[in-house]
Amino acid sequence: MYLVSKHNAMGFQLQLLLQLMLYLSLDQLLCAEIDERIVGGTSVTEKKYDYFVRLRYQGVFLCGGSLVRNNAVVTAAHCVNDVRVKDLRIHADTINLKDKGIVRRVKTVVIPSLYNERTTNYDVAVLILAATVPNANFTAIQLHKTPVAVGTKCLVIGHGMTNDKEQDSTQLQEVWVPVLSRAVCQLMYLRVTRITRYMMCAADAGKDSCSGDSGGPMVCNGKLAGIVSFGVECADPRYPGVYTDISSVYSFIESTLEKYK
Ligand code: 4AZ
Repeated sequence: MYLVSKHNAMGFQLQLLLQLMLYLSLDQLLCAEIDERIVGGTSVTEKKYDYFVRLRYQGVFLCGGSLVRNNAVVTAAHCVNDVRVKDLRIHADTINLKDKGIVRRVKTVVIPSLYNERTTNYDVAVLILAATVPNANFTAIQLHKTPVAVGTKCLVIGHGMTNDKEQDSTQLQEVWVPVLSRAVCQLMYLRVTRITRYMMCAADAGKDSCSGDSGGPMVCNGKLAGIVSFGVECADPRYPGVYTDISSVYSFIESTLEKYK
């Protein structure tokens, strides 16, 4: 029995290795062109993602976020871990950093006790706003309760850098990236960090989230399935973008929303 399972485990590892090799070689072939938008995306010119908000801290653009209720935003814990709540603002109903949109103060920042600053594990936070956002100015996004299937193409939006060297993008950017298996992602990050069950990865040649996109939504099947969390560089074919897996932190979000109803 032991031998059989050991044999299977080795077969599984071999399969993973082959998947990884295939992924990397495809990437080398397709990766002729990098360095575009969000990275590799396009400008959002209509207000079609009206659950999107941006966070501003002490007057400076900080991160992205998503309205899940008229007075609640889901973002990344690493965006709001060290901030003074009174200096935090959220801007809804805008797709350009130059437009104010609807501005709200934050009443409470809720960070789960499982969040680990060092490993970026459990990178989720809920912001309870001081006042509601009018229904005419937003649509709440539903949470993706179940894990997203590998290969699903997901939308990521944000005002982050359009390549590794540039500034934040004034106009909101969007990109579509396919979800990778956690096992393949873990192999790719083997020398860097552990990819936990609270994380999911997505990447395509030349397409990625980047610094400044953190906290913003990854939308799969029309629902909030991920939160931009971290990565090594941006659109580096060796390192996929890492996102908080909403399905694995679903009960934290739901119980927090219930508590602050
Ligand atoms: C960041 O620094 C960051 N490529 C966010 C996402 C990614 C890399 C860096 C993913 O906020």
